[in-house]
Amino acid sequence: MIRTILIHPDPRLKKLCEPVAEITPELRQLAADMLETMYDAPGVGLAAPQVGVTKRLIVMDCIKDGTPEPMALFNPQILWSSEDQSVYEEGCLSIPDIYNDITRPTAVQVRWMDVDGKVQERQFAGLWATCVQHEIDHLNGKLFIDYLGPLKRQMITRKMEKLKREMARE
Ligand code: K2U
Ligand code: ZN
Repeated sequence: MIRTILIHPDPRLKKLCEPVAEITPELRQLAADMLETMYDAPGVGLAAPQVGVTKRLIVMDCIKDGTPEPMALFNPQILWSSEDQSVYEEGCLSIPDIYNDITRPTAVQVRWMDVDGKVQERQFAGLWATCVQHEIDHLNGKLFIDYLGPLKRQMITRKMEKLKREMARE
């Protein structure tokens, strides 16, 4: 089912998420709901804290046109990051309509547990690398606006507070 995406500022988006001990049917359902919610947004990634679950689970599908490649990563860890950096104009489903250039390592090696409880390891590059780093930041309570200066971050936070007040009035 499509879940509600939390909007910044929200304390649940700033929490350090707990590792997943074992893959339960509920967690498999959560991963499925997160993918459905991500496609509906639309987005190319989504982290569990964004739907109010402070557990270390992210979903991604960065394929734009072609066969979708949905992925669910439990307890993702970055083992290696490239020296090379890339700039990408990032957005966030929890900070609607705000986009900023963010610089991150161009490629990362990631280890995670998949829905079958199997440990996987893969190197990500391009949008996949940007996305997996953006999502793992969410699991550590970090938003892409935390890389911006304090004034810009404060302006964006005020804008989101206004948006939430207007949404509450609807
Ligand atoms: O975590 C999220 O809020 C989902 C983001 C993930 C993301 C942000 C920046 C760069 C790559 C992934 C959503 O996908 S935001 C919508 C979007 C869609 C396509 C490309 C970039 C951002
Ligand atoms: Zn985000």
